[in-house]
Amino acid sequence: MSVKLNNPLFEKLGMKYPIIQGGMAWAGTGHLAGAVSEAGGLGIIGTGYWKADKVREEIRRARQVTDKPFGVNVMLLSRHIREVFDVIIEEGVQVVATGAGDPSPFIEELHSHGILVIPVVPSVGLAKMMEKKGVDAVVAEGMESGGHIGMLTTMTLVPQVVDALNIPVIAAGGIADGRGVAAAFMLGASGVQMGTRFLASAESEVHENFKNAVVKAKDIDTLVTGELLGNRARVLKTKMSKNFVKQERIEITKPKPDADAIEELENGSLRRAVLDGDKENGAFMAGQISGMIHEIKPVAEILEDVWSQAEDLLK
Ligand code: TUI
Repeated sequence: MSVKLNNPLFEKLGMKYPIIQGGMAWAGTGHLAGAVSEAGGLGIIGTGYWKADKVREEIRRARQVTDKPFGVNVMLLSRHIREVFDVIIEEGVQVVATGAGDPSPFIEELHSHGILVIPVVPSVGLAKMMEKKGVDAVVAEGMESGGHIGMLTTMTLVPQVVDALNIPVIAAGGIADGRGVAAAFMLGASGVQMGTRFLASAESEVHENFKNAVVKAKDIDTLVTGELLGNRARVLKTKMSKNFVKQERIEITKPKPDADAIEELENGSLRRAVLDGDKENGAFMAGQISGMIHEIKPVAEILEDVWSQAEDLLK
């Protein structure tokens, strides 16, 4: 028996699996996103704090790998989002995902260009607001995820969002195998998003140190930075991230840094992890499920293995 995708959105996008790749800043390159779409999932380019030219370049790199639809994630804390949306529209991207904020001001414009809009939401309140504004689906992301996170777990967030909405809900956070996918479907989700699993893939372009760190990580090897200073983000435990959390307790009394300093801190430390594998100064954003990832596999194999295990369980 094959489980129906039960999601017209995914059928419209010609996907073989109800699996989306999370739009990871720096790590979600055109090459990775293209590979995920080509293999039957939906790849998402993560633009983080990138400027328009870099986004255009990565969109074109995705097109070298696939003719299938893929998405671009716009990180709404960035100051470059207007120019990034312009590039997305000019380049004819079919799906926009958003993270770290409220995309309301852009939804109508994106829809007028035929672009599907799928915001990532950390709460029922924002999910309901997004449905009202006419988005095509939401990703309900639990705090098991890597990177910028909300307060609720996937187990608690997903069924509450499913109950509150009539549009498709895609579950994210802590999913890296077929058991996670089957569990998400049991909670009422009609698709899943995985980030960390694709970080440790053959097509992922993150530094080898980063992939190895995910493979080596145990269950308790992540921590949350920004708990005190804002912008909570889950990263792998390193000397630097442990120290950062300690430093926050001291700096909470100091004036908040300006936007340039915040961008350099967040964008710079992630860039150092992804491009340089810098264990001293890099922020290795990864989810709690890192502890369950033991090998680097090609994207097509990940999708096939995860979905066939999920199908067996869901029968
Ligand atoms: O966006 C993510 N994950 C990210 S973005 C990113 S780049 C960055 N780096 C360092 C610090 C901050 C960002 C790395 N990882 N996931 C989706 C997500 N969205 N998680 C939480 C949210 C969210 C939070 C608040 C979405 C909406 C929201 O709304 C608040 C509002 O503006 O109303």
